[in-house]
Amino acid sequence: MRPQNEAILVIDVQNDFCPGGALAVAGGDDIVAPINAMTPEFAVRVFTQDWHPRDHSSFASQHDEAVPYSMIEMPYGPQVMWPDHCIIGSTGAEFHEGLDTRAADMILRKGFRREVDSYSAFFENDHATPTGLEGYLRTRGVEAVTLVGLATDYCVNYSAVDAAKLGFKVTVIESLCRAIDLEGSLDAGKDGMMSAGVRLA
Ligand code: VGL
Ligand code: ZN
Repeated sequence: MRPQNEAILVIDVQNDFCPGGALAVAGGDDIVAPINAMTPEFAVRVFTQDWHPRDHSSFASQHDEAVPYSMIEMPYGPQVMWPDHCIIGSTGAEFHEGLDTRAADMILRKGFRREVDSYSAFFENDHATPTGLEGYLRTRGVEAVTLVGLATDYCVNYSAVDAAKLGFKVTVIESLCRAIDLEGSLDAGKDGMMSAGVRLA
């Protein structure tokens, strides 16, 4: 067991981010078994789920002339246009069936507001609207977080950087993450994490 003040954040290990899913990440399912093996070492265990209404504004399908993986300007900044994914109640939004979710103390859903995307487990993409996770972790006495899951360059990256900004000691276990890697987003994400003081293990 690790110290009581350490949490694991298992980010978005859902069917749509695994091979065969709507926004499949190469090798996304390879990390399931090793995550199952590691989770019990932690005193505090949070699993996140990307959880979008079917008309979510991050979907290319909701914008005239937007093609998947292009960028548009939203009131809160640039936003990638994703294929429809992780729709509330769909099979794609369910956790990978091999993931042992019995280990989760808390399951946090994010991205449920139509107007704003939420890559980070802490703040939505406006960088202002909190998800409540900070309060959950602090009231449980957490000071250090370890992140694993999908995708390295989006939800893991944004969550890790926000955690570091909030003052948590942050480790990302790269071998237990997989990336989308859109136009250099993995290298950019790693640079951003390192500048924010995130440890890449
Ligand atoms: C994610 C793109 C869109 C992720 C979620 O979990 O990294 N990426 N929604
Ligand atoms: Zn999403």
